[in-house]
Amino acid sequence: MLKLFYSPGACSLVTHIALEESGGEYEAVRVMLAQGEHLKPDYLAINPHARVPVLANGHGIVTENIAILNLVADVFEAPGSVPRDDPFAAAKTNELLGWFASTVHIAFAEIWRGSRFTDDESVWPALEAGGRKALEKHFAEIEQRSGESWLVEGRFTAADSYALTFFRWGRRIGLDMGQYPAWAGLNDQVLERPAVQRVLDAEGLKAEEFRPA
Ligand SMILES: N[C@@H](CCC(=O)N[C@@H](CS)C(=O)NCC(=O)O)C(=O)O
Repeated sequence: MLKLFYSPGACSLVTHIALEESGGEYEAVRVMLAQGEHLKPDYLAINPHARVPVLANGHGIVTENIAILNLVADVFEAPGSVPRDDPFAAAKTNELLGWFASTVHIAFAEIWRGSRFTDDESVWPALEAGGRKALEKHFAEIEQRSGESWLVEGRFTAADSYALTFFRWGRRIGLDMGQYPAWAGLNDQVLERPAVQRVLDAEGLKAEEFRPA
């Protein structure tokens, strides 16, 4: 059976939603980042990069959100991952996932994980300031892209769940998320989905956390 290693509210939420949307059988294994469970030898044996998500299947271990989401898409061809009936929609979804993972996510790392970039603690405040400045620009772009019904080609994909995840993170770093009404509207659509509600319950998250404060 597929096994997903996730931490509540982390970027693994995107994969968790895709798996739940698929209707396939999987086991969700909680790894508490806040308690350093991802740094313990047992977990490092699964993912030496010490990150979630991880998907374990009959062939072995797959890490990296985008790789996992594309695997879920190939296996299940369900909404919430990457489209498999239209190569252009698939490319546009992967384009957004790539931007989210390589750029938007990294701005949060600058804020939360200065030690990843330098051991010199005196630089961390500057990194945080840089991350916050970058997020202003990235969040304005997500708001502008949220004008249509979904982020990609009028259909629900993993890009929408990733944006949902960032919205909550924006609240957690104290940003005024009320300045993104179109994005909040997109989140409302995501939050209406029964599979998403089941995943939030499983991760112990509340829908309000994904709405403006
Ligand atoms: N490039 C990886 C990044 C995964 C990642 O950074 N996950 C975070 C949670 S959102 C994590 O596990 N962080 C643990 C840490 O920074 O110690 C991916 O896209 O899957």
